[in-house]
Amino acid sequence: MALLDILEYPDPRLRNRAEPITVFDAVLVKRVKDMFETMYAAPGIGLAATQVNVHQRLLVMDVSQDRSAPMVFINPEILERREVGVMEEGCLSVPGYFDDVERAQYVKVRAQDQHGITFERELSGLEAVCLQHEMDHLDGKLFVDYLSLLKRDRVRRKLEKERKDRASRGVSPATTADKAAVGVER
Ligand code: GNR
Ligand code: NI
Repeated sequence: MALLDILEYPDPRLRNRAEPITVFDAVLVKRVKDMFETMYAAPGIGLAATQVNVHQRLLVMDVSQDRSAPMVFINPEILERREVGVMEEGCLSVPGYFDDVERAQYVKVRAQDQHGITFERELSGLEAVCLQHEMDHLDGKLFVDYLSLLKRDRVRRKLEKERKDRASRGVSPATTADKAAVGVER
């Protein structure tokens, strides 16, 4: 098991487009485990491979309060989206910032599991919103891209300043325990 470093906005690697996964092997199973460990430790309710600098179409989620409902989606495709609504979002790659985003509140998704088995699943509410947020990461998109340029610039400047202050104090990214507690009670 291993905790992976999470890239933070405006890191240009968050803009990479992830490639489809074609090999379902032990390396992939280990990567899924490490991503769950990283997501639970953060804590977050979802994590896309892009955020840990792996540019493959893989994401993990668990929106349950007791962290008992892990879900893995590989090469996900949305088949149906319905019921547009607004929900407040946060992102481990944009720590400490939350804002409203409009998205479908119901989606039907087709994906593969870590063994390559294709499945379909219907998600609603926070699960549906989180899945779309994670799939955006795989296409190099962040929730702040839906906000005004003014807001996005404000967030970017704040995070750049925090990064600089951290560097000047000699703190490594792995030891900053001030990640956003997004969507998780603690
Ligand atoms: O932990 C997270 N919470 C969250 C809350 C509302 C909408 C989306 C999310 S995803 C986020 C974790 C994260 O950054 N995943 O990419
Ligand atoms: Ni995110």
